[in-house]
Amino acid sequence: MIIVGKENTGKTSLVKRITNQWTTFDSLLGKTIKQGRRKPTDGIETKIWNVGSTTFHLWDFAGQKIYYNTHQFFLSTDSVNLIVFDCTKDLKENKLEFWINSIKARAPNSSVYLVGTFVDKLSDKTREDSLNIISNAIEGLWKSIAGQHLKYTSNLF
Ligand SMILES: Nc1nc2c(ncn2[C@@H]2O[C@H](COP(=O)(O)OP(=O)(O)OP(=O)(O)O)[C@@H](O)[C@H]2O)c(=O)[nH]1
Ligand SMILES: [Mg+2]
Repeated sequence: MIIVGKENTGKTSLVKRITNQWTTFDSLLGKTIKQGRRKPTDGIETKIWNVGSTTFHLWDFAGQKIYYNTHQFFLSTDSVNLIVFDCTKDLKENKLEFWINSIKARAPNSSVYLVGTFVDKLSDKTREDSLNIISNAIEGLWKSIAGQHLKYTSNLF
């Protein structure tokens, strides 16, 4: 499972959550993010996630631009791809188009899941509307750049 997306979108946090490696230190780091204190991934971090008898190999990529060219070599048709994006920022800022295009080019028939983070930062009153707007924008973007090669299914929850 390949986990990509712009820096600071919460890829490593997602991996820590799903592998039960989330610590108090990680929570504290999240609270200090406004002061710019955090721990960016350096290159790539790999983790194992066992679900019943299935073993997932999670490859958590650094989101900093300097690594973008090397990431392309790891994209493969045999992988499941997660593109992580920050729901409080627009799709352009999240560089979603770049990631969809990269996967389309290197792994045209692989599955792609888009995972929105920072949903807790959306206002309670408008959260549902915001998520619907994001979902529609993603569908539009997907259709315009992925064309016939990738199928889109909305699964908002
Ligand atoms: N409020 C909030 N904070 C989050 C969320 N996801 C991650 N964070 C915080 O955002 C910061 C960045 O998270 P990371 O998981 O390191 O982000 P990343 O995408 O791995 O960043 P790079 O490794 O640089 O690409 C951390 O301080 C997290 O605690 C979220 O859904 N909500
Ligand atoms: Mg990271």
